Amino acid sequence: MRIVAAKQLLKANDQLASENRQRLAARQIFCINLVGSPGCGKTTLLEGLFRQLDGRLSPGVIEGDIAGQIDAERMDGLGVPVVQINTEGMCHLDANMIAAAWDGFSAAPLDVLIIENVGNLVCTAGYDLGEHLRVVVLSVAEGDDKLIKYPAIFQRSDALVVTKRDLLPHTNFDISRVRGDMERLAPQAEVFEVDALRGDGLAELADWLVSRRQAALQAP
Ligand SMILES: Nc1nc2c(ncn2[C@@H]2O[C@H](COP(=O)(O)OP(=O)(O)OP(=O)(O)O)[C@@H](O)[C@H]2O)c(=O)[nH]1
Ligand SMILES: [Mg+2]
Repeated sequence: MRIVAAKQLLKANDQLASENRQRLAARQIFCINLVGSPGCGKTTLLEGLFRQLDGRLSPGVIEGDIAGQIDAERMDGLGVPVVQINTEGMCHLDANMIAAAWDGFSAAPLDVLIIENVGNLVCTAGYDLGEHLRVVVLSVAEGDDKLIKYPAIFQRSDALVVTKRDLLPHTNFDISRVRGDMERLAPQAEVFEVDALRGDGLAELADWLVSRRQAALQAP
């Protein structure tokens, strides 16, 4: 009988993630892993962000979904180079899948590659994809207790984007509680509040991403 330890598989993932990082560095591409539960507003955030960036950076997107190509079609509609990964049941992307998608961008001059992970607050936490930044999205409709209940994904993120701010009056979501929990879990992380449909709050997020990209590319 052969037994494969999950830790060994994760080690193999880390090795592939580090190779992804080298590929990105060779082309000076800044990479973001965007995570959050199904329907929290990840794709809508990207649509708003790309409008906000308005030519300041050339983006590419990898869309991770269990099935279908709806999100990739949304990116295609914006003229953003996109590769759709269908995981066929797997609840997260891994570094091997990103390496396989990489060829899809060989002709595109990219400044930033954004990976929209499969909607999930649990499985996505354990897999390094080779990204420079991990950004976690939480919508006000999901409840303000999620940082306590799913701490790992928040702990391992560089920024929290609270979406659907326009719906606040219709919920009991306490934004100061969420800010306090994030401060305890990831004191270094930035917190943004946005209404991606109307574009509120996206200018601050776009400026922060541009400055983090510059800092990452200047780092030795
Ligand atoms: N009111 C409001 N609705 C939003 C906002 N952002 C997204 N939505 C809506 O929320 C729903 C889900 O948005 P998506 O952007 O598709 O969510 P997602 O996280 O990409 O979903 P998956 O890829 O399936 O995990 C859509 O009906 C959006 O129009 C927002 O800021 N305000
Ligand atoms: Mg989506």
